[in-house]
Amino acid sequence: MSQSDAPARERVKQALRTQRIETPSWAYANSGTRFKVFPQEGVPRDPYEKIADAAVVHRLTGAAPTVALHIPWDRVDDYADLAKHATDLGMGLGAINSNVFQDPDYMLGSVTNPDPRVRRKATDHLLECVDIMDATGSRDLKLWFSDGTNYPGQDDIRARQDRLATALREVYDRLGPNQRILLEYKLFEPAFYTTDVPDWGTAYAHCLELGPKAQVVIDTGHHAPGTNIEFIVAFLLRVGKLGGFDFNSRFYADDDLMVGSADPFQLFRIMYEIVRGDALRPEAGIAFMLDQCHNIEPKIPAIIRSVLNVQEATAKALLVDAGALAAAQQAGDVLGANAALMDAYNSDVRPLLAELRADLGLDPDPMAAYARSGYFERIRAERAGGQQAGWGA
Ligand code: PSV
Ligand code: MN
Repeated sequence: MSQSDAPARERVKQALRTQRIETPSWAYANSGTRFKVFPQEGVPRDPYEKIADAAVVHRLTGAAPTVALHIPWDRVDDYADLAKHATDLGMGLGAINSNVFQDPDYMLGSVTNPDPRVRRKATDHLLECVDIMDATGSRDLKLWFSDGTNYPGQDDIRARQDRLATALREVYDRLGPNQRILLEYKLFEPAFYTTDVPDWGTAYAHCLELGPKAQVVIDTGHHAPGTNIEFIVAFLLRVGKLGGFDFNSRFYADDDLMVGSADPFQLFRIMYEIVRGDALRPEAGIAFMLDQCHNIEPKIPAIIRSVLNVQEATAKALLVDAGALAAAQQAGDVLGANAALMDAYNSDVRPLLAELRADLGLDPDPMAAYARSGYFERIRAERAGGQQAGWGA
């Protein structure tokens, strides 16, 4: 886009101003693989410190005003107090993520476990998460189930679907008028034979049965290699069943790398479908969340980088000349239509985003601003003792 195309620049900047990206509390904590968790200096010791780090990301990007919690990793005595802490820092609390995958009772499943006692315990945890949402003012309950089996014959595939439906119904009926279930699917891991919610079709069918307050969430790392994720986005948006994203990127499986790092073109194609479906506006109700682990890179700048990557992909998607694209599609001009998308993808939107930040009174380069801020040096000194947060705490 040329400098002289002022109306287009303004239109893109205006749309970007409204975009909100939610960062995950656990991305500020230590994480790793099953081989090793490498602790890093300055990592938060509790949810209060995680929110403080998220506030830094928001202060520098202007685009990440909420932070998602994961229960019990972020369990506190007083959630209203935690919400007040967030407000005091200019932040809000976002989605509440349930965790029914780390208790020893869940070895054979949580809500689909053959043992009714375990199913009751898992469902009670989900209901507790709704109680927490009441205290934090959160809109979204994100449900991911690691439930599944490892061996053919291990359990009855169909009965497990019935158990899942029963638990989902109980939780759905407990939701307040402005609360939603976001049901997340994942092809495999930790279950290696069947997974009870393995794909978007299964999630969609359950959400349809539940009602309008249940929607599908797409974690971009949860598909078979080669899956066309933007098709899923277009399909679910069209039928009003897309609730949001867990953004991250992957080379192989659920790698949880920084969004936009492995395949920026895929992220652009996803964001194009969002723009095409007029779903960027916050009122459209799509939660743009990150779900990442920063195992070897410093966490706060990695999260800033991720927010910038989403913004860059979005800016490119907004640059697509809709009129030229529609005309080419209508005329059956395959190359022309493809060029309309590629021209936008190949634009350098970084100057435009720098200009937008300057308009908003932000530093045009949030990465450099963070490096200069002295925040890391401060938390490294202040958080020297205590127990660092991680997947288990
Ligand atoms: C599962 O792989 C998942 O994507 C779910 O969203 C979990 O809540 C999250 O990762 C834990 O990091
Ligand atoms: Mn996820």
